Amino acid sequence: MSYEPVPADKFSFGLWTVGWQGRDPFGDATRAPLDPVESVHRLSELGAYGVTFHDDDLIPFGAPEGEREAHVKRFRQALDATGMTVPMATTNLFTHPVFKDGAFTANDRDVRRFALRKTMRNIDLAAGLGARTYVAWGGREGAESGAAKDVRAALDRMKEAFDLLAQYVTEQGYDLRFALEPKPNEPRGDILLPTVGHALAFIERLERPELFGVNPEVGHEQMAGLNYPHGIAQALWAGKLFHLDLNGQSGIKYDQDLRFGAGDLRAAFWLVDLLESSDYDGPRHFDFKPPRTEDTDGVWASAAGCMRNYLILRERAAAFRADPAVREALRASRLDELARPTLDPGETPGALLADRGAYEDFDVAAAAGRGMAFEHLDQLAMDHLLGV
Ligand code: XLS
Ligand code: MN
Ligand code: MN
Repeated sequence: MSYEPVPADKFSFGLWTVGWQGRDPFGDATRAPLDPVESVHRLSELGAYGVTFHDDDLIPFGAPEGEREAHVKRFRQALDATGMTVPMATTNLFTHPVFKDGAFTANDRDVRRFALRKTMRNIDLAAGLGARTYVAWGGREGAESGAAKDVRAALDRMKEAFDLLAQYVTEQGYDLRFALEPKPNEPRGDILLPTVGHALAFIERLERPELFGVNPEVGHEQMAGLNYPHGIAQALWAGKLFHLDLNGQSGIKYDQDLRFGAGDLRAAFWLVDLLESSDYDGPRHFDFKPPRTEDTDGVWASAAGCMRNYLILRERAAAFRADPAVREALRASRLDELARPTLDPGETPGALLADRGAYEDFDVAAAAGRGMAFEHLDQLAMDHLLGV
């Protein structure tokens, strides 16, 4: 196996990932800025099929109109020269100090209106570049202290913002859907819509819920101690997995954004296993940060590693599923039984009440005594993951 990525694998990268200069709360940049045009070329050479961006990754904040057009033109030329696509775009509503108290939920109304305009402007660009997904990560939508944010009012404002943006996209006739990206904290002490579950529940309160799904990120769920594959599975079950951000994270700590496969390798294995057996056919998007210890060569090594790890895990997951011993173990663990409805077709509550075998004659002790054989099954998975 060569594990060489090809465009059909649908790997995409944010311009801000490989372009991260390594500035963190304690240290200055360790790398020079990267020209988006170079990133498009290098990522294409490495085997990616797409790039994604925040408006400010491509066009510096506040750039005059003429400069803006020049940046877009150069970027378009790089896309045309390489055949790279832009499957997704998003808005930077967190870097500039004007967004220090949020964007769509800032207490200041004029900041909220500015945030909407900034977003609509970039939606026009995204649609023009062929993006089908518009990600919304509300990094500054939150608080550090209790009275500072009336959360119910803030959620009203958040709904107002997304209802307006959905109306705009519909009126413009754009073929674009929104993917909300949850995160529990960082940079705010607490961020609104902290997990996949919160985001899914919020979406159902919107005026056009069909235009909204989620963009779960590995590290963001794991920062909250949650099981990422379980979150993805629920998003799939709800028909709401519109996009996803792949990276690595070692437990409950700051947002590490390691390359995919680093951190919780077992979760990465189960994620790939899930994704590859699902009907999700969207981008495999990497949102990671090459550590600030790396020079430019290290950046590309890190990007290549994301894709290589995905392909290795894809192969290992397929081998796991194809192994006759695994099929037998799945049966022994009664996964086939879980797939079977608990009630017979048309069975009513009355019929269930009439079934003595379900209760009166049910051998509780025997059922309690049955082993589930999960340890054997999991060891088979470990063997496949470790390539034994
Ligand atoms: C930050 C987020 C961010 C979004 C896009 O933690 O992951 O990069 O994906 O704004
Ligand atoms: Mn992300
Ligand atoms: Mn992250």
